[in-house]
Amino acid sequence: MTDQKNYHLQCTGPAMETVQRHSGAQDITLFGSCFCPFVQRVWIALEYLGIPYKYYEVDPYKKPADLLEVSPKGLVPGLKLHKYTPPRGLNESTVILEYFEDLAASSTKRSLLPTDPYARALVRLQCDHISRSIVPAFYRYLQAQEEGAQIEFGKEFRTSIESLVELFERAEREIVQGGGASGVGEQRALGAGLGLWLDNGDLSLSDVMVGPWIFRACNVLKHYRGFELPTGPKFGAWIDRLFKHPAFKATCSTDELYLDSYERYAQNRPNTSQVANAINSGKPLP
Ligand SMILES: N[C@@H](CCC(=O)N[C@@H](CS)C(=O)NCC(=O)O)C(=O)O
Repeated sequence: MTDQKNYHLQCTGPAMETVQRHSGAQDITLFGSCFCPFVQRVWIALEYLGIPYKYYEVDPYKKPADLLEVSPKGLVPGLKLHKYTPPRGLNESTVILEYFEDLAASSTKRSLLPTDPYARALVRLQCDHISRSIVPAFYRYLQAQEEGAQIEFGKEFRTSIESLVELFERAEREIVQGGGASGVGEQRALGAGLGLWLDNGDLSLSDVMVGPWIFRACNVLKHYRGFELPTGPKFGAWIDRLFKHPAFKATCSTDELYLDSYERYAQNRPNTSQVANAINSGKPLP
């Protein structure tokens, strides 16, 4: 085939403007790739938490030596931490998110989590579900070639999103409604850190963890699989708040970049990526 699309190597749209604003040297360099949802996670967190960083675009499929230095499997995201001599590296999006959360606690004082230990645990339950269920279901669905498998994995993906909604509802019920607060101000205080699911909420760790795949469900899965997200006013309002959030928007390229970059997954081309190979062989994601 001659007219196959390939993955992009440069951000477009709002993400490109953000890259331009973050091209100068800083203590932290984020090794990123414009199409990568694992990168987008940590990038949104940097924007939200107000941590200074430099964005550096790499092609993870070419395994450049500077990426391998900070991320042993050659996966993005990777971080280079220049405050150490010699500089140190860090990889794995979920670990990097926790690292940023810890950094912000002693610097910008912003946070993606509630303060109450039980409320924090509920957000982490949401994150656990996203990693174990939503993310692998996304790739199974996108890579499925047979119609029957597409129907089956489309249902699996939808159900895993519905289960996340149940976890959001549980946190709202137990922490906000069960918190005994009468006034709006008190309720808002109880809801702090529980995320954009709440009317007055702000970004949470789980919004950041899942947002990049919800976004790709709306462009990539819609285009290649005809997928439609669940409807309903509360779900729609959550998506609206998420996609309009300044930290989220700042990391988004234009739809075309994602459609082109994910054609390889949608056609399940051989050796598309380590993630795609893991899905095809039924192994855990790298
Ligand atoms: N578990 C890793 C996964 C990261 C990952 O799979 N990144 C992809 C890009 S979206 C990558 O670097 N792929 C390179 C490859 O497959 O060799 C994380 O959460 O950071």
